[in-house]
Amino acid sequence: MDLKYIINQYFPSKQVSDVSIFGNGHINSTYKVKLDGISQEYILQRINTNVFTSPNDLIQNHLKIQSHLYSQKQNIEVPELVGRNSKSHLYIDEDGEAWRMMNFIKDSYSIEVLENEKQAFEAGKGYGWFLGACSQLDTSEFKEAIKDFHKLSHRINQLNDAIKSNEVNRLESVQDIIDFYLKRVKSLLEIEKLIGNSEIPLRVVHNDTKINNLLFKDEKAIAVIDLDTVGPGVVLNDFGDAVRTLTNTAAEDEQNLELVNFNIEAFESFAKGYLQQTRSILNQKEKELLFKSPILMTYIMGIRFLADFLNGDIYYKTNFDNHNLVRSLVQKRLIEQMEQNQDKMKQIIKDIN
Ligand code: ADP
Ligand code: GN1
Ligand code: MG
Repeated sequence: MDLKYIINQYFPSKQVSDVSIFGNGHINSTYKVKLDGISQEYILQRINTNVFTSPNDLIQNHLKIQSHLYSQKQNIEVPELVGRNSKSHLYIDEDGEAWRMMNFIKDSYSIEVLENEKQAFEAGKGYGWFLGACSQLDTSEFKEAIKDFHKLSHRINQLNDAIKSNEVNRLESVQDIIDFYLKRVKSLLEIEKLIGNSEIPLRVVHNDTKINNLLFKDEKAIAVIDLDTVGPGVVLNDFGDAVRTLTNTAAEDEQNLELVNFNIEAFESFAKGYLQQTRSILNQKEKELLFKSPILMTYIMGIRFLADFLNGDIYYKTNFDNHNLVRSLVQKRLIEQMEQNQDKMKQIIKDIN
């Protein structure tokens, strides 16, 4: 694949001065692009079409968010897609690969592991802002990029399928971990029932609020990125997934599990920032359930990593043999610690309310 040729589809009259692999996403292939004589830099992405089978839906969803947000005065932004011509923002190359280009958010950086609690508060403000900014949008206008993305019963079925087929003979080595997860299914499915209930409304949410999908500049959250999964969902998805990643004192794939600990101060700071932005939008039931969402989302990610390990690492990018297993073990340890902190988390949310 000739990256310069692809960049040329977006900027036919410009010379490329640099193009290099960028970021730490698990799904798409991301490149940072510099053009001669232009200070604005760009992000080029090859969309993973094994994961996102209708890339055009992603583009349409992104454009909806983009045009809605750009009509409002705001301190936080989302990346702007670059059009190729008046017709399309998507480029399908000769091999059928799907590409898109967007502006690089200037002077920004993403973080993988929280460095201080101020970042947690900023993250809360950032993702809370996103929920509020999307609150006037209608869920029916968005395509569901991946069906039943955060539906626990669906993810459990996938895990059970992976266990049954034991595709690469890894089952025996992870029986304890499977037991850990399956022991908790019943009580977590209770939350799913509440989610299905209209007291927890469907909203336009981000659906992938890990800490590295937020960009910072000078210690402030300035942009929400990775809009691939934006669409119908519940607030618990966004709140829970952000807490999962930013309360972890180590990386999502830390091999030394003793370094993985749940940082309750980060939880509190995030919740303060999030509720500062969303207090007037969320209903009572949503607020009451917020404290449970981190365990639910950490659990969902834990079983997704485990299922992928059992399936032979076909979904997430991996860099070493047991990568998905390590990710799943990290989620397991976080769940254990969150369970011990449940009452405190509940009280913190109550006090902030
Ligand atoms: P993936 O879906 O694979 O996670 P992302 O869209 O999250 O891909 O991009 C991967 C990383 O690239 C992000 O974590 C961030 O560091 C960086 N990145 C992506 N888009 C931008 C952008 N518009 N401006 C600056 N950095 C970006
Ligand atoms: C993937 O795309 P990225 O790396 O931001 C995944 C999320 C998981 C996350 C775990 C489309 O997110 O659901 O929470 O990895 N995205 C998709 O790190 O599956
Ligand atoms: Mg990402």
